[in-house]
Amino acid sequence: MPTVHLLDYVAGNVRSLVNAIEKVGYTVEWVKLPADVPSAEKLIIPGVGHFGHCLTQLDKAGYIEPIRAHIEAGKPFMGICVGLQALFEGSEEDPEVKGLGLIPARLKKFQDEDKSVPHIGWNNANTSRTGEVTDESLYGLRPSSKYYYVHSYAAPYTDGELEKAGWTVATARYGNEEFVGAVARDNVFATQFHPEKSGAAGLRVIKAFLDGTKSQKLPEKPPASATKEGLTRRVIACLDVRTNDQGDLVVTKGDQYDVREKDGVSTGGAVRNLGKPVDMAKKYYEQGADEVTFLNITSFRNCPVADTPMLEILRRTSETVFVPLTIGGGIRDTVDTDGTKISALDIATMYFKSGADKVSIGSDAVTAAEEYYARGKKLTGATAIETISAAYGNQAVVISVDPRRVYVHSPSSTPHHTIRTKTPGPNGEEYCWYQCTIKGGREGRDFDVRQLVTAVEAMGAGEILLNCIDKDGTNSGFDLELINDVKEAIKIPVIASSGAGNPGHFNEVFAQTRTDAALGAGMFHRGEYTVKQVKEYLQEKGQLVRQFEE
Ligand code: 1PR
Repeated sequence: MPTVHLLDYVAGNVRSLVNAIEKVGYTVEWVKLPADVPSAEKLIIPGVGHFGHCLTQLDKAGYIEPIRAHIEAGKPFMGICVGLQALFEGSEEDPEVKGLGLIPARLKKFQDEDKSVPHIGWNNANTSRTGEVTDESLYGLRPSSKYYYVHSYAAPYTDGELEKAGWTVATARYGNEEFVGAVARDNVFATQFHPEKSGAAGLRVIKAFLDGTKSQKLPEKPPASATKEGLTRRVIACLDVRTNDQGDLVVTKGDQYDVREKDGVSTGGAVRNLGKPVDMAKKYYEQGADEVTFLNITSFRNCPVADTPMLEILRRTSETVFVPLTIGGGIRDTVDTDGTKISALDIATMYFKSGADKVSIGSDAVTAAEEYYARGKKLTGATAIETISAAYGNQAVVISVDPRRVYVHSPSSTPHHTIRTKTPGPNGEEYCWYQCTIKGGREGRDFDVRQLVTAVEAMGAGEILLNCIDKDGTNSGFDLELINDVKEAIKIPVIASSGAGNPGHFNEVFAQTRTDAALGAGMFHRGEYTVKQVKEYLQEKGQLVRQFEE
């Protein structure tokens, strides 16, 4: 098999990239030292996290000159995400750090007045300009395809500027900002999106680069409308995973977080077993899920952290599932079975190395946020949220929130932030506040969701997974009031979760809230609806969704 060299300079989920390269028929050889670079024929530089961190790492390790020499020698070079950003002169993210300067422009932060930042999700990479549609594809990019982006900084696109310097540019639009999604010139190609996480559309791009197919005719000329779209509605499948009473790892699903069968006579109150995690993740990927989330709902504390079964689940899933994977449960500082201290960052690193793109923190985030207020809103830099986001970027840190409604007759009866609800409480209470819980809903805290989400945003979280215990497993639709309330309070993206029972609920949450994504579990696991059906329904209702590509 032909080889491609991959630069291993910064931690992150490179496993998925290796899997994607192998899937299209190439093998990976690691560049571990600058001296390895000259022997590379095709070189790929991935990158996640901060521009400054990545560039400083490259510089310190002595890679900058060998990379320049590789590019100047005319050998194929590809940069991914921060690997694309490295080609620019610099970035607003770390103004004092220099990029390679091949592209005469700088990266800027997205404006967050009218939209969530980071920009997370599926968007375009179009080479067509101002309505004129081309039937030539750049490295397999198609105007009708969607690609997975996750970043807060981007190169704004100014008509014709980069083209003057000889670059071919593919762009995407986020809100009213048009930015560079991919660039190519001679032997250099770079994408702001992650092709290894962009399903079949992304694999096609990697293959085209590795095969050296810079330009080819599109199978069909796309409609002009395809070039103007933007970020799609994200539909996420979530798998709650735990060991059952026989010790097998199963996908389970609770009703308001109770995962035991209710029919105690025939089942003995057993843990509900809905299938095998790896197989189910693959099934949802093939149905068109935009992301897959695994929540390890009980910590596997009877084995060393390095042997956690979830690591193997991620490794196996990332071989066949080329969309982002999130893993949650047990991400906190802990003590291993042999007594060694192990940090939340170490645990997250193991997950990223095994194929996860994001980690989701539940209980530990609540404790950290409570302490943040107790300190007078001072950051320590030492919490799981801060250490993981400093190393891997904000976009890699999701906070999973498990709130429960507490009804009150009037806002003055609680110090917490209340909302007036359309579904009054059992005693006719017209107001409620959302109480944060920890340990899978088992312990309620004197702390509300608004306090939590604003604190974790300040601490560097990149996204909120917003569950709702009252709605979980009820099939009665999402808690729209909760979602609207949280969206009002923060700028980072929100994933609506809990209560989805049919495709109409997905349409409702996208139409009636500003949620960035919506997640379903039970309705998919029980086979009532497929992810594909949800997307078809959303499309019928005029929502922009990603089409699954074979
Ligand atoms: O606290 O960092 O160890 O993380 C534990 C994680 O496990 C948290 O993300 C917490 O939400 C989750 N968790 C803990 N116990 C349960 C349980 O069910 N007993 N599951 C649990 C939470 C909620 C959603 C669910 C949606 C959609 N599951 O993920 O998938 O509510 O369900 P639906 O569409 O069927 O209504 P830590």
